[in-house]
Amino acid sequence: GSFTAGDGGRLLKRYCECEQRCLEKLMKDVLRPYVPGYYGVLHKDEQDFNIMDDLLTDFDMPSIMDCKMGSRTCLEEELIKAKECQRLRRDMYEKMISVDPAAPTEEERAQQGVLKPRYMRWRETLSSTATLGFRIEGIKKGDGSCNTGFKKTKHREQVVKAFEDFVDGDIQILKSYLKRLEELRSVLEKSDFFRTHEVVGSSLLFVHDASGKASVWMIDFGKTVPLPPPMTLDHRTPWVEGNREDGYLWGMDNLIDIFGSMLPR
Ligand code: 4IP
Ligand code: MN
Repeated sequence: GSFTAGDGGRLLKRYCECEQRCLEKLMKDVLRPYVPGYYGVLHKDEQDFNIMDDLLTDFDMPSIMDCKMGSRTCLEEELIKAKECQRLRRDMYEKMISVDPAAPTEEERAQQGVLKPRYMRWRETLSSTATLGFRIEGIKKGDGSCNTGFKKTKHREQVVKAFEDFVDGDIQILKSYLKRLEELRSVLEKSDFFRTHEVVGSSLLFVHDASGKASVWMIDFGKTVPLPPPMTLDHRTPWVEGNREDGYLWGMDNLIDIFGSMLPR
């Protein structure tokens, strides 16, 4: 994997310059309480790592959920690159047929490969990314059970089921998550960092444990890139090629609406 355990509540993540730049800026933004603390780069065994807070240290046998945010998972610059080089991805073709053998087109079958944007778009429409602006990537529960089988979790009712299972029907945990999500949304709406970046492939990390502690953080900034000034995004306007909108806040609105609807009235 891309992680190593660090010391004293920190972890080492495989170095990524884009992520480093974001975390450095985030340390000075209003979003700071909603991202892992960042402590610079470590060189070790001929490899580089970003040092950041291990968000799990204050929890006892935590339950963890990763939701990838936004209505799109490919950066615009990746789409442009892909158009130029048209590189066929055998690995993505294999991943595609392992989920749905009928998914590739005649042509893709013949070449045993797919283009990255096509694969990413297929994943987006198979899951809830395209229709809800987020998708569940994985859930690991406090009892040790792990589930990454959410590739076809698309409809609202399926998402609600997965969330219910994740919180084991605990209303207090649900309420804590909802409160944290609402706070985060209002801070996102004020953040200079957020306004001036295309945020793609970033996740919300949900963590709770049996003590009733529950929180949410933004993680994974490997595909979060600055916009050319004075361009800004509202993160809700639907994406059309060139406008660079990512649907992050639209996904947040849907997430908050779903969590809210799960509380007894
Ligand atoms: C993966 O597809 C994820 O979308 C990765 O995003 C993406 O990495 C991979 O692209 C792609 O193959 P599956 O989740 O279906 O396996 P993330 O890193 O956010 O999980 P990128 O490079 O786009 O960040 P490749 O090109 O790295 O394989
Ligand atoms: Mn991720």
